[in-house]
Order: sequence, then C-alpha cells, then structure tokens
Amino acid sequence: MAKDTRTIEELSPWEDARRMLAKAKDEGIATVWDRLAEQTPHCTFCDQGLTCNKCVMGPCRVNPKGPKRQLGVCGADGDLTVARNFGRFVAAGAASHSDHGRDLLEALESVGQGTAPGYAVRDADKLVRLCAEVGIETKGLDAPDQAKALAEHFFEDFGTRRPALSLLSRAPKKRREIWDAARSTPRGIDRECVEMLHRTHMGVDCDPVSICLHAARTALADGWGGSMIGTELSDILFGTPRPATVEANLGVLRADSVNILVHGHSPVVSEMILAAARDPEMVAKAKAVGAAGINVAGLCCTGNEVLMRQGVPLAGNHLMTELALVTGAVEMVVADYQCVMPSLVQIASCYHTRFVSTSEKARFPGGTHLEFTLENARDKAHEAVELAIEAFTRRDAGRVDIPSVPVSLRTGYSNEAVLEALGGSAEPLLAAIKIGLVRGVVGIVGCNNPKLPHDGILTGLAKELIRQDILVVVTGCATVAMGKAGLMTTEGLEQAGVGLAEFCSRFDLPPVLHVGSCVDNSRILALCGLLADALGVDIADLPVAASAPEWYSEKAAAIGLYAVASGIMTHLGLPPNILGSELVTGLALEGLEDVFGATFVVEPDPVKAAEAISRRITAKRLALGLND
Ligand code: CUV
Ligand code: SF4
Repeated sequence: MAKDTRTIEELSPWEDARRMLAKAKDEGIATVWDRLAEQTPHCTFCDQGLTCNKCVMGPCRVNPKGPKRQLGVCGADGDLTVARNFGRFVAAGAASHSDHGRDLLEALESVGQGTAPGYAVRDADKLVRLCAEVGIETKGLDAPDQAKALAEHFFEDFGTRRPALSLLSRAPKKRREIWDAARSTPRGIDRECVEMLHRTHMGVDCDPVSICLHAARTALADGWGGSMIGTELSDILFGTPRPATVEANLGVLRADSVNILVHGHSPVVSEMILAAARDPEMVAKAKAVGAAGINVAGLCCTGNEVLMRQGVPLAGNHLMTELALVTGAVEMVVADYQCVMPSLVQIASCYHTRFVSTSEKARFPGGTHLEFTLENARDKAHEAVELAIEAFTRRDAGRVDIPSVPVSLRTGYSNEAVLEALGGSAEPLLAAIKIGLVRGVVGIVGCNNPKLPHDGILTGLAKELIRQDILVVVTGCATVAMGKAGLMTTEGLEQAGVGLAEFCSRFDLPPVLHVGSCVDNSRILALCGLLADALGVDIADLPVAASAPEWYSEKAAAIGLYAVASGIMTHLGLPPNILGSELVTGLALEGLEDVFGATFVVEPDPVKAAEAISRRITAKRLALGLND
C-alpha cells in the first residue's frame, strides 16, 4: 500500500490521534490517510469537475482547453458539465440533511399518534411556540394533537403544496425579495432536490448559471427547511439544549467500563441507546461481567446531538472515528447514517468491537444490523447494549491503550440558551457589536478532510478570529477541534481580544459557543434573521461570516451554499470540484455577490482566511455606520 509521506506529527496535532496513528501502524491497520495516499494523485478530470457519467453515450471527459474532447458526446461543454456535477453534489447534501429532518418529523407524528413508545415531547413549550409560529391554533389541543398538527404542517413543506417553505418567515423581508428576484425561493424540500436531478439529466437545463441558481434554491431548502425542521423537532422531542460542561477526546473512553460509541447524525437512535445504557438493569448486567459500568460517548454529529442535550462526552470528530476503534477499548459502535466510514466495519473486525447499523437506509455488510423503528427502538436499544456487554467479555486487555486525559468544553448554546444567557434578548450582543466590543460573529462549521492537517485550519482560524474580537459559533466536527484547543471554556478567553473577553466574561460565555450538529447550522441562520430584523437590515448587511475550513462532504457544500445564498460570506479551506469551469468558479468567488450579496472565499491558510473574514466584517461594520 502507498504510504502517506507526511509524518504522524504532520497529520494531526493531537496526542490522542498521534498515539493511535502509531498504534494503527504497529498493528498493521490501514486508515483514511493510508487510503488517501493510495488514491493520490487523483484523476485531474474528476478533480476539476469535468467528467460526466450521466448517460451511456458517455462517460465523457471534457477538456475545455482542447484541442480534442472540448464537448461530451451530447455536446455538453466544460461549464455545463461542471455546473451539472455541482448541482447534483449540492442536491445530495441537501437531500441528506432533509431526509434526516424527515425522520424527526415521522418521530413527532408517531409520538402524536401514540405509536412510538419510549419517545415523548420533552419540550412542550417549544412545541406550542412552533405551532403558534406556523399559525396552528393550539387552544383546546393537547400535546399529542399539537404534535400531529405540527407534523402535518411540516410534511407539506417537504412536498409541492406551498409556494414557499414556512420557516422562510424567519428571514428578513429584504432577503426574501432577493430570493424571489433570483427565482431561488425554495418551494418544497423534496421538490427542489428532485428538480435538480431532473434539470441535470441530459438535455434539460443547459444553462450553467441557471443550474447554479437552482443549486442555491436547493441548498436554501436544506438550511431554512429540512435542517431547520430537523433542529426544531429534535429540540421538541429530546429537549432544547441548555448550557453544560462536558468532556471530549479519546480520553473519555474508560478502561474499566463497557464503551459504546454512538455515531452518525440522528438523535432518534442514539437517545434510545443512551436511555438503555442508563437503565439500572443494564448497568447491573454490565457489572455482572466485571465492568464498572456502561459508558456512552459520541462521534461526529450524533455525538454533537447527545452532547448538546444529554452531556454525553464526545470521543472525537470525523478523522478520529477510525482511531477511536484502534484504542481496543470500544465494545460497540452504533451507527445511524452519514459520515460513517465503511472502513469502520473492517477496523472493528480487527478487535472485539461490534459494529451495529440501525437504519433501514444505511446498511453495512459485515456488521450487525439491528433495524430500529419508532415502534421497536426501546427493545432494540436494550438488545444492542446487551451485545456490547457480551463484547466486553471478549476484550483483549493487552491491546487496550486509551490516550490522553479528557478536555472540558462548554456546550448547549441553543438560540434560546444564548438569549437567556444574555438576559432575555439579543440586545446586549447587538449593543456590544455596535460599540465594537464584539466586532462580528463567525460560524465555523463542518468536517475534517485527510488532505488537510487534522483540525489545523479549524483551530488556527478560530484563534485568529477571537483574537480580533470576533465571536465564534461552532457546530459539527469543528466542535471537537475547538474543544481540544481549549477555546470552549472561559479559560479560552485568555486567547481572545480585550473586547470579546470583556463581553464574554460579563455573560459567563466562552469565546467559542457550541450551537450543535450540522443540521443545527439552521440555528445560526435563525439567529442571523433575528439580529438582522432587530437592526432593520438584511442578513448580508450584518458583520458576520461562515467557514467550513476542512470540509469534505456533499452536505457541507449544501451548507456553504445556503449560507452564501442567505447573504453570509463563506470561507472554504479547499474548493469543490468546480475549477474546470471559469464560469462556475467565477460565479462562486465573485458573481454571487451581485445576486445574493455574498460569495465563497477559498483559502487554505488560516491566518489569510481570518484576514479575508475580518476585512469583510470591517466593511459591513463601516456600511452600518459603526467603527471598524
Ligand atoms: Ni454532520 S458532515 S464529517 S459528521 S461535520 Fe463531521 Fe458532521 Fe462533516 Fe460529517
Ligand atoms: Fe457524456 Fe453528455 Fe452523456 Fe454526460 S450526458 S455522459 S457529457 S454524453
């Protein structure tokens, strides 16, 4: 196998990752970095977005610079090929978030119908608030009826019955006019994804710009639709996050306990696993085989979901998922869907670790499939925990190595919790922004990518921004990075600028606020809508920006595009596969400014990225008549 020429020190800055990379090497276990080395160099046509396999007259490799193969067999040129590929890429990401949101919707409906034992409405106030927001009269309706009515309402957002999604009401009026003018107002969540597949079939939409605008509409259907519904309903069903202090990194695994890692994205399965692991009867069974207890820890976005609401420790982010198994201390990985590397099944089989898949739509051959439904989830969760206890008896103590001590981080900053921390309204934050104590707010989100130094751009960027008095909000895999870097406790304020430190100390906030998982980026959109309305401006006028510095997934592309289409400049550490088209690249980096008032910025260097973001924030501040 080809080897990555980078040293372990270059791959990751963290002690837990380095120790496990060395152990993997010793034990002959291949990781994502080894496979990347094998795949490098990548196909240059694919890298630039210039391959097409959308029909069997092809596949085609389009070479816009010629002399040969300037067009695909059907006549598609490079611009069209790149646009069609990018459109589908975004639609896949939007579909993933939204299909996850739909699962919460089905859960809410079943709770209303009384067919989901073990699930319940845990935030009844939020249910009432949401009903009121979308115009459902709640007087005379009990919680189950409210749940059914709200589910009914949101099911229509997925279909084709409305001219616009209902939660677009959270966007400022000016923003909605911009969307209307660009024909980018999302109508139905599923509709926009399906329409993208239709448009990009051979011989449908042949205008690259038109495809890109529909990509924006599809992405907006994710951010203000599928993801936003997913977030709100998760809060209703599992509780709206409240501030808490929790632990992170591989040190959260316990040598003396049954370790279960929950992985994927949806809280529907992981919440049940957690409940089963906390069941005294299960704990007694674990003790009967010699374990001190049952320890549940999270990976990736499922990890963020249960961290935010239940204080479950976070074992690691995307690039740590394989390495977590290399500790030899994990009895079970329970996965729902998305970002679950298929390699985990192979790595699990090198140890006593059981890999359990739970979703009908995400099967992993070689693992154990325990299919969870809303009806059987409680029983299946107990079954899973029993299997984990059984696996504990097969653990090889000689191969166990749990590196590092856990770090602490603050979590739980839902918009409700942020407003509460500020004393009930956004006014103190707005006041701090106006006088320049806080110069702006930046969302740093998204994944890891083995092409980039693990967590390096994420933490480098965050440190630069907070030093410049810019408040950072964080979601997804970025969370673990910031936590490990010590930026998510009030001690992190030592690294912040004077103004930001003063503001945060006054309200007992860390300089980097954890607002949730990837679907919870919708909280950031809603917060931007709220701040813009409070100032009587558009989102594009706010001193805010977004960044997905180490992104890898289709979902991250959808997030980036809905942020830009919402008027938020978005930084990426590496570009999507669009560089084969000057037209599409130009649109992403410049042209979208004229349409949506924001663009993408691509910059792998965190300091330079921070400069670009800071310049943008200064420009927005000056335009609002504030000091720079
Ligand atoms: Ni949804 S999308 S690697 S788990 S953030 Fe993590 Fe987050 Fe990216 Fe995936
Ligand atoms: Fe080739 Fe056109 Fe078919 Fe794509 S759609 S594979 S470019 S012929």
